Amino acid sequence: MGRLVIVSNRVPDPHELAQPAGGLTVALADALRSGDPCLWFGWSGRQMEFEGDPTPNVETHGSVTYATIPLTPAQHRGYYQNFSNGILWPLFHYRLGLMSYERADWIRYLEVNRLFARGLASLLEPGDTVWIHDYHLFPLGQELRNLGFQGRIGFFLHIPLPPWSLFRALPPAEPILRSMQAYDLIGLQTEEDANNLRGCFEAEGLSGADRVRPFPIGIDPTQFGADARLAFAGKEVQRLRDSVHDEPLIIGVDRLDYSKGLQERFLGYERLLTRYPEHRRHVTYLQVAPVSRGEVEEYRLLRRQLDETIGRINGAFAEFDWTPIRYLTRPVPRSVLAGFYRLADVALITPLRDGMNLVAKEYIAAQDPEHPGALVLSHLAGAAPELSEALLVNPHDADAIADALHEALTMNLEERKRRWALLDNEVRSTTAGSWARDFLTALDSADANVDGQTPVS
Ligand code: ADQ
Repeated sequence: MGRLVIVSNRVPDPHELAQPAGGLTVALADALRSGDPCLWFGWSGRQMEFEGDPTPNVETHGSVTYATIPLTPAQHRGYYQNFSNGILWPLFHYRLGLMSYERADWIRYLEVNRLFARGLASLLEPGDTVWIHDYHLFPLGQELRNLGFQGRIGFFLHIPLPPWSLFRALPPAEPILRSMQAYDLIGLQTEEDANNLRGCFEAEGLSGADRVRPFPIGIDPTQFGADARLAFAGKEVQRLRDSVHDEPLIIGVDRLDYSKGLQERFLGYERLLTRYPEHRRHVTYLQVAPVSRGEVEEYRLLRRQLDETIGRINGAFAEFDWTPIRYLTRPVPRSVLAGFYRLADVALITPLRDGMNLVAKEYIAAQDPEHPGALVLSHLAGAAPELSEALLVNPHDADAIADALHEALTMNLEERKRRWALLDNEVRSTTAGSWARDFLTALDSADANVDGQTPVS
């Protein structure tokens, strides 16, 4: 069998692979521990002016070879900031009103996908299996076919995929869906997302619905559990524990992104303090939300809004010896977070939409089986169908969040253990490793699909 070739927008810095932030990198880093030879291709993270095609920078670390190319500032803006993060991200998270479309950005997006295809084609060998990740690279498979690559190509989408009634609002909906015909297998996070994509294909009169399948992504729960036990004995957890004085701790960990429902979550917590005053001066809510995509206007506005909301809530409820919300916008190493999860009595994870949400699974894996905490989870997260023993809430309903938090904070040990055992079983049944293996096995046995060399336009 040939090599596995992974393609994603960003390729992690091999020196920082031990501490990746962001769901895609975390899942693939866990999956890659198998040790089979692999090439990982993508953007280097650098912006620079260049003429013609840049030569990929190639570095090998262990069994993985990393090949990266830079982008020009104009390509970065049009392809990454505007089309991927300003158009596809909001639309695919059902936020049509936040989408701001310009045809010039679509043209840049295609240009960069072609640049990726040419850069990668120079490194491909016959028999390689190519696995392309995420919404930045929908047309890449088609572009590789146009350059004559005949091997297997699979695609996995890490974010949700909306139904046709929303998808069709994207001006290049048709060429994007048509380009996806080049894939031998298309993986999505949930059955709902898979059905939505099949519906889009059908609406456009395209075939390929039988190549669409759900592959819910997971974590490495054994490793994460070990990390949590280790971190629990560390000085950061000790400091956090001392600071809450044996009172209950709620934790939330998310990239600072409007899809994560942070504003609604803070209002839900405020409602808890209003409607259940017995928790005042006792409970502490720690929200870790490292800034992401700070160069996109929508994210700057969100940050300002959250600062105001937290300031208002803390101003209204704080006592001289108690702060209701602690808020960190700088990254915390994942190894330390694991210990914080183990310490926390409740995890509050309420995205308005999420492809999966790995933090929910990490929280479960980090628990002490004899004293597990409770998980409050949005029913709109991709993880919700698997984690049905969590306290599922509608993230738009502040009263529902308050009720679920109260239930979690007052749940007896027996009920926490019962729910946790079922949740842990789910988290262990689909891991990052089994997700990657299942996808690649299905890709290997999919019917080859090397026809249709039509340019995307
Ligand atoms: P994300 O939107 O990045 O991922 P998520 O699934 O929660 O969301 O993954 C975040 C990862 O980054 C977790 O492993 C978490 O531990 C880590 N992380 C978060 N905050 C951190 C911090 N402060 N410091 C260090 N690490 C931190 C996208 C999709 C998700 C999908 C994943 C994987 O949006 O829906 O679950 O890809 O497919």
